[in-house]
Amino acid sequence: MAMLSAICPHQYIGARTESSEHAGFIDASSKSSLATDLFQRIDKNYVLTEEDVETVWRLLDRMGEEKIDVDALKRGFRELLTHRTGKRALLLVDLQNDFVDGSLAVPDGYAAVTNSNALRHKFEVVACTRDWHPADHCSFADNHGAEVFSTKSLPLPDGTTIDQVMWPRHCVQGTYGADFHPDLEVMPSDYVLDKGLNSKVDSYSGFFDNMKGNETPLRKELRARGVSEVYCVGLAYDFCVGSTAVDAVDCGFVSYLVEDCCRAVNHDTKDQMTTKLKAKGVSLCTSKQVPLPMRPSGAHCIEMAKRLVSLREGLRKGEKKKTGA
Ligand code: VGL
Ligand code: ZN
Repeated sequence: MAMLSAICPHQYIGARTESSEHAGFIDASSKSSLATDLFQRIDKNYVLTEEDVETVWRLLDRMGEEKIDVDALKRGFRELLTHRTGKRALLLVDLQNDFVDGSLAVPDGYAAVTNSNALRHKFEVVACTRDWHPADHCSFADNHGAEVFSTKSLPLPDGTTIDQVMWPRHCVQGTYGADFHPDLEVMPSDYVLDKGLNSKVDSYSGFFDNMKGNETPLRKELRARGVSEVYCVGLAYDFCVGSTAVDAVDCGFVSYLVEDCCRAVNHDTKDQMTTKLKAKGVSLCTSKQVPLPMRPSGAHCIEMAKRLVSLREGLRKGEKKKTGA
């Protein structure tokens, strides 16, 4: 019980039985003092609003019983702290020759390279993705005799079809076009993920292919490095960077896209992607707004509590759908 008393002051504990392992519960009448106490331990100047108190309560009262089991409190609070104190990763997406000045050059793509380099020092973990296609890849217009940048409905291995953009041949495994741009800073400690290896299905996101049928090792590799938040940069905003930032949310990461470190293929698809990013809860930010690693503040913990609550509510909804309840 020593650990518990370190995070949970005894005055909140009702019906506490001295001898048993089960320490009892905290009821809703203490929610305000509980939340204030917990958060002022992290940041003594942080003042909680009524809404903050409700958020924290909903995070901790998992069953919606208007009381918190003390064990649940211990678990919930630790969850909050570990999420907040998880590492932030910079995801460098597809900063390869073909996208900078090669066959699928993105307008002003070189700026994404230099601006991304300038952001590295703010991160403890860096991962890089490479578009890494076989020569017979389904996204290459010349493999279908199709017009470049047209859209073609292609059959998928699972019997369904998908609308696939017909791209110029790009990032073929082992070619110069598939190499990282020579000016991109890549360190031996960076995790490098190759994607788009399956000739039958394209893969814009670093986490899943476009059918969302197959997951790459990226989520696991980031988790193994203690990462809870990802900052996505690179080429192109409207395809691979945006899709990676969106899927990061589904993988349980807090997801950001750093706008000045990305460039887009075109205006319309950029706007469509922005709508998608906002709907998914990806935060758009600039390089300047990316913080240096620091200790959590009360405000950050409240932000995390909000995200955890909405995540959990999303999961509950999903469960209800599945069971038909
Ligand atoms: C990409 C088109 C085709 C990208 C990859 O990296 O955004 N775009 N393959
Ligand atoms: Zn590609």
